[in-house]
Amino acid sequence: MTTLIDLAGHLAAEQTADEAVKDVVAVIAAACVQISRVVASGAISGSLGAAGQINVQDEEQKKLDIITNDILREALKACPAVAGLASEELEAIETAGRKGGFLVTFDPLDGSSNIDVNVSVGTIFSILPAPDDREPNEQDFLLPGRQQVAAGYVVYGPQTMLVLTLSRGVFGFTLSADGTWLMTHDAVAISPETAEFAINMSNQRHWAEPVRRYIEGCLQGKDGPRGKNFNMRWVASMVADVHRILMRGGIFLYPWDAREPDKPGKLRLLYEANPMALIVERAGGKATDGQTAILDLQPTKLHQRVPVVLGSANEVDRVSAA
Ligand code: AHM
Ligand code: MG
Repeated sequence: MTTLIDLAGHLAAEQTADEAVKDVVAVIAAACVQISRVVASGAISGSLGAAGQINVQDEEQKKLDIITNDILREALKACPAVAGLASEELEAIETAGRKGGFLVTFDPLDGSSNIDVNVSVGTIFSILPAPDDREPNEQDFLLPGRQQVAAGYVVYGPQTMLVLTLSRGVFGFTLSADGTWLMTHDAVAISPETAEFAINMSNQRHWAEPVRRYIEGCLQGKDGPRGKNFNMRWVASMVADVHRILMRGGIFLYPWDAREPDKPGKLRLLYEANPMALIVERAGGKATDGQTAILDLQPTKLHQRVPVVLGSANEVDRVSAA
């Protein structure tokens, strides 16, 4: 059996990345080992179910949303390279009383509806530069996704995997039984063509016309305009749906819909769309809001929502042209 390189070895070999960024990645990866243990223990540790409170998104928090948020928050605040953090579960940013270094945004446990039913969930994170001369404020987090210095996610599935992009490329690490991240996926690439889409079809009647047209074309199969049959998958955990696309191609859509016309989409720009967009682009795919590259959007609010279309490049282009 070949010996697999571990995360520490990979970080050490990444000569183009800042040493302090590597420290932040290592801290997040270690926190996610802890999270994977809590998630895996489920009902045994009494950590399933609702926490009985509503978060800043107006969504009911699960106990695990709070536990996992606390694990990451404590770990990051103790890391000398982290100046501030923002989370899906926290209304405001938190600072660590430091200048320089990095800001981290994260969704500690994405896929809330899957937590209590033992289906894959995940952690998503984005690392941004912090101002050098003062402690960060909320405005400092509102950077376009292209300025991310690293991004990644962990999927807690049949295997727990970390998928990471640092200064180049996308690499996948599988968590071993002894708690080590071993590189199992080198230079992950998304094929430009696909015949698989992921969308919540129950919202069809609420979609805008271009998304309806695009999906209708896929549904007509080989006798329709696309001339091929499409398959559909929807886990309802963005991490799991995007992970499948990284492994075998596909397109993921969470579009604007008319249920809440004032909200541009369900997913959040700073800690869901941006990190996933960086990973997808680095793997050769595309990520847009339907027209514009997600990574080029100028954020205006910490918890800003955005429509998301990402995955195999040629399919993402078709949605823009639909
Ligand atoms: P969450 O951050 O509260 O878990 O919500 C985000 C999740 C994504 O993981 C997933 O793509 C989407 O919500 C699923 O939405 P739906 O309930 O419409 O299937
Ligand atoms: Mg989420």
